[in-house]
Amino acid sequence: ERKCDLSGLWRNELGSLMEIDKVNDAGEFSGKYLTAVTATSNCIRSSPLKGAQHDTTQRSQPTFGFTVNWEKFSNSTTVFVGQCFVGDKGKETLKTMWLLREEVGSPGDGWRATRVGTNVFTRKRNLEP
Ligand code: B9F
Repeated sequence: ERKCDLSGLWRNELGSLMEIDKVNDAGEFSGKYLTAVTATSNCIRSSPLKGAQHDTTQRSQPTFGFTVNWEKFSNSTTVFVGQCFVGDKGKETLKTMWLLREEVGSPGDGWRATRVGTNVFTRKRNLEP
């Protein structure tokens, strides 16, 4: 059956794009995240991502996690965890949940520092050979 590999270009239901480079033998990967939404009026630029996925020789629908560093925006960070599913006709979807940590000035402001949500990604295209 078709196995889910995270390499390639993906888009979520918000219209955000992420491009993931070739996953290495240890399951580690890196790429770029281009968010379609921001909570501020900063212009949108791509931010680096790094993560790890389970071995696809053992698992056809692997779980994974990755971190996006919003370096161009501020010192905020989003982590995603999810699983890749292969549906009918080999259509791949990534079901994820995310936590977004905003930088705050002191521990007392921590109560408002974290946002949570879900995103579903579908494949736009494979990696160029
Ligand atoms: O809006 C975020 C942000 C960081 C510092 C100023 C603005 C950056 C973009 C986050 C995008 C999120 C969504 N996009 C997506 O595809 S990541 C999870 C969602 N999925 C406002 C002030 C501090 C934090 C937020 Fe900021």
